[in-house]
Amino acid sequence: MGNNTDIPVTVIGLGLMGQALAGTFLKAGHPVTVWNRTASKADPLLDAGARLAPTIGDALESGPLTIVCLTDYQAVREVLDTTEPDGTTLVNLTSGSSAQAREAARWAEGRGARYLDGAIMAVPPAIGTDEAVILHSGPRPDFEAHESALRTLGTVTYLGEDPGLASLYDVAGLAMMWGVLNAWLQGTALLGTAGVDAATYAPFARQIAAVVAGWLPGYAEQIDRGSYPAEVSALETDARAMAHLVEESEAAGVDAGLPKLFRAMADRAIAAGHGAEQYPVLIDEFRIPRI
Ligand code: FVH
Repeated sequence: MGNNTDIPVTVIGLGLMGQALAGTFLKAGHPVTVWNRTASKADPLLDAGARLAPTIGDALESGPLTIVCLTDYQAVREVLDTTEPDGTTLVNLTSGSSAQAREAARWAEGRGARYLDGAIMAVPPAIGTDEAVILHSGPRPDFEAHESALRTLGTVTYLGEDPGLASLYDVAGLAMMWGVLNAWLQGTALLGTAGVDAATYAPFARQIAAVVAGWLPGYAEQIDRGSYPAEVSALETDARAMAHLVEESEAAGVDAGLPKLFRAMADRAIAAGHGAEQYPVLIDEFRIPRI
């Protein structure tokens, strides 16, 4: 899809991320209007051809697409609460919870504004490159109307109509990131007690992470079917190995909290009769039944 760089873009919020967003639109040739609580942060962008909106109201009247990127949703409400953004599509790239995103969408609808939520899974220097993963959720027509401009910022994915989806994917992605990193740190600490340095273990850990990542599509099918035949190994086998990890960690003087959590969840699933099933059966230990 050709990128129509004639579309004016407004950027509200010129922190580390906001500056990267506005600068990327400028570099792509869009006319850019900026607004920030501390106006002096706009200076480098004005030198690069951006226009400074004197008020937030003026900023929201500057064009059909307004990117909002502030510290949190509280800041977004403080900035927008006194405005009537009915002439622009608000694309909120501020980090927050799915509940805050849904509330912001309701607020915008009440003001006659079009609202698209978004989550940036990248650091400012990556903005404008394919490495910048940006997720959107909200009304599909509003996404499609601005898709070409939004793709200027990176690799963009539209997730669906529920405005809360982008935030949920964001935290799910963070769960993967911290889960992998903490597991790697567990092994690094364990091997460190035997004199193996982190750089030596890292390539092995990376290979294991890649192998496990390859299992996810098949395991996802089992979860969606609700059926976990033990094609590769039964949960009881995993649980025995988990006990080894706990014992080794404790013997080596390495924190065993994470391994004990692994084992406790597996033991609960085995006690519930799932010991002969495949690992993804543990999904039910994560799904706390809603009362
Ligand atoms: N920076 C990063 O790597 C991460 C990557 C993933 C996504 N996050 C999220 O992006 C949002 C903005 O992050 P940031 O790094 O740009 O944050 P700051 O540099 O601290 O800039 C914050 C801007 O928000 C303005 N602001 C804060 N509170 C208010 C308020 N009450 N009223 C008006 N504006 C407010 C602040 O204005 P000023 O201090 O310059 O006047 C900045 O423009 C964030 O959700 C990250 O989680 C970035």
